[in-house]
Amino acid sequence: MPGVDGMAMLPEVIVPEAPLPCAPIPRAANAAGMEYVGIEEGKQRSGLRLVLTAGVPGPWGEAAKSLFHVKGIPYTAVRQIAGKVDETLRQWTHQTSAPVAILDDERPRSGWAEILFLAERLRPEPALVPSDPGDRARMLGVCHEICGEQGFGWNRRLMLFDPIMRDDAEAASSPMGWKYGYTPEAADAAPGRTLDILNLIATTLRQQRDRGSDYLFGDTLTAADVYWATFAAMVKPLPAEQCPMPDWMRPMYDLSNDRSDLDYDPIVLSHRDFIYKRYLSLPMDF
Ligand SMILES: N[C@@H](CCC(=O)N[C@@H](CS)C(=O)NCC(=O)O)C(=O)O
Repeated sequence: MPGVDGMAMLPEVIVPEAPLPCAPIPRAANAAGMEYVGIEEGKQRSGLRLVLTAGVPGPWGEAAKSLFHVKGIPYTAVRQIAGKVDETLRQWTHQTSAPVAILDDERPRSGWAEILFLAERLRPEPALVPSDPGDRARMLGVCHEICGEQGFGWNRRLMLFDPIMRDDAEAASSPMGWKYGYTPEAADAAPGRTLDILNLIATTLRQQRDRGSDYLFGDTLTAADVYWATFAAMVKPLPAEQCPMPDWMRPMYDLSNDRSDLDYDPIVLSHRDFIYKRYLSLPMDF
């Protein structure tokens, strides 16, 4: 994501104010300002800590925040800087990415499904995971297509890395390239996989609408709706008043700016708008 090693290599026309590699990303002028503590302080605290990449509406982080928001679970936000290999974070959480949820002295949870099940355990209502095993398997399958390995976010991230890393071996082998599996071949396959998943989401929403539901699964909010709403930032970010991200970053998140030939059904964005309006917190704060 932005701030990766090699960021300075981005063509000026795309990111005229791109920060230096691993530098904190300055807040956009209209951002409210989320309160973060540093990693060392977060580690000293008890309760629920959520390590987040500061300054960006990173979809995995926004999804984790939104799950806790829907359930009303408080947490301390801990600042991570995109692409930075922080030794204190590594020692504490056994990895260097964000998001990570850490409850007291339990093991750190850095995968989307682990964070979801922690939220379900801490506050079972409203349930975001169906109790029927068949429903649960189907709902989690959709979630995997959105946020899991080779999913929508995974492939959009490869597309975002591509202009930085394709012709720069050093950037491609940076911590971000290594962690998230950048290769030119993976990046070549990413737009097709992205479109396949957009079509899956659109078809599912249309089938649901035919049976009278605005949700991705069943008749109530599930984790799949929260994940889709937050990951749809990588189709098109919400407008600046609602998503105060740095101006230089916005075109990178916008799929039509990146690949205007990838034609997707606008229902994927109407669903995002519905979920944000009804359940999530706006303006976004990161
Ligand atoms: N944990 C996720 C990836 C998380 C991710 O991409 N995080 C974004 C922000 S939401 C980021 O910029 N991470 C910074 C980093 O890894 O240094 C995965 O397993 O795919």
